[in-house]
Amino acid sequence: MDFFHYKDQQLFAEEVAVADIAKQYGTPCYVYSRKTFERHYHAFTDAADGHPHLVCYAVKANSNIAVLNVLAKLGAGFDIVSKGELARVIEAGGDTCKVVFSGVAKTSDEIEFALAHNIKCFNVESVAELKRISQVAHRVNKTARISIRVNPDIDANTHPYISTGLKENKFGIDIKQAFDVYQLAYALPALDVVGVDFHIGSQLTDVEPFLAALDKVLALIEQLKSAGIELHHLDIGGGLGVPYDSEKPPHPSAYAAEVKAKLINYPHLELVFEPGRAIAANAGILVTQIEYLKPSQEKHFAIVDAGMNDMLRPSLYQAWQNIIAVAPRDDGTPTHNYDVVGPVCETGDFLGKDRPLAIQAGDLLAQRSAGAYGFTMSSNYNSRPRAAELMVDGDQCYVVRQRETLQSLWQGEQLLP
Ligand code: LYS
Repeated sequence: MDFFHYKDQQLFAEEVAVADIAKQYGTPCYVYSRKTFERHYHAFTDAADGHPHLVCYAVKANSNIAVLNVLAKLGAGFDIVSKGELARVIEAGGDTCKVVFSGVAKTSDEIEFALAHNIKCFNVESVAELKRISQVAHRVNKTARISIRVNPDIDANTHPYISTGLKENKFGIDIKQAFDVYQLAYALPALDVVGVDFHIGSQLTDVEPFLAALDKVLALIEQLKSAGIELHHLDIGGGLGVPYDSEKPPHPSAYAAEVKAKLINYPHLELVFEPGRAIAANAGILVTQIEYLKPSQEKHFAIVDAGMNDMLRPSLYQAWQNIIAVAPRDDGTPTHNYDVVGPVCETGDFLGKDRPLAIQAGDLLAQRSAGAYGFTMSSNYNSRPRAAELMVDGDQCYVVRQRETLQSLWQGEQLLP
């Protein structure tokens, strides 16, 4: 459920007409709904109720500081993968004590920065990284709380680019070696072993792979317990899918209920969630204007002012996201199957293919589910200033990131003397 809806043949974000936003701020633009972010965050906290838990929003999905601030005000934790993301959390007023640091390549500088901000935990992805964290923490006279990210070798049945829990993926430590790595962690200085984590992939629409991974991790927890190693938290990662098309991912409450059922014998083991997409995707749309219609013998093209530089997912993953008219026509305009393509000089520059639409040049389209991995994966390719980001809150619309200017395109660049 989200707060984008039609009223009198006009798309609204909460109580604001999307056409009015486009008129005032131009296109392409991202439009977010505060209420939707809040609703989706609460879906997780409500679902986890009754068991100690922390919902760490995955900043990579949408890292605008206004988004982070909305979630921070609700008490969210954050899952970060870089110093930059931690800096954003701080700027947004987030509590760094609720931050978990994931990612396979944390540098010494990033580790030191995270230690200085007293983050909750480092999700450790390799033995080499474990040693590095120990060294850095020892050098700066701090203790690093760590969790081992285990790779459970579970097929998450998702796009190969966003699967992370198979042994051929670069992520995590083979669960078969995890016990030894925990022993090592105990032996190394300046570490406090507090948790275990796994993350098997993204856009998962079935709870079974999570549960299969969880079984393996619970077996590890038992093994550790018998060796006297008690963990404080279990981080089950993110990856819960969203309905982009006809997918029917489990609701957070159904997913959490199954997870909690498995933890019945661990009432004190804090459950950490790292949802990104599930919170952000359907809290945003990408609004674009049709520049030209181009019919040919083979195809109908709708050429729009947003491209793969604004929204990369269709090009990168052949991802399908719904494209709807901001003001659907009922004036007899014929419906054709359009390829909705952008202005970028790449054949792979499209937002959607074969979409039945009744449209004319100048019309506005909205690509749904664009609140996650939309703006954060955008670029300046083809020297296109990045889109504005706007957040609607009730009947108000706020600019949360200005459209980039031409000057910003070459900021930091310099001519030779
Ligand atoms: N960027 C990806 C997407 O748009 C997901 C990556 C998830 C991060 N582990 O679907």
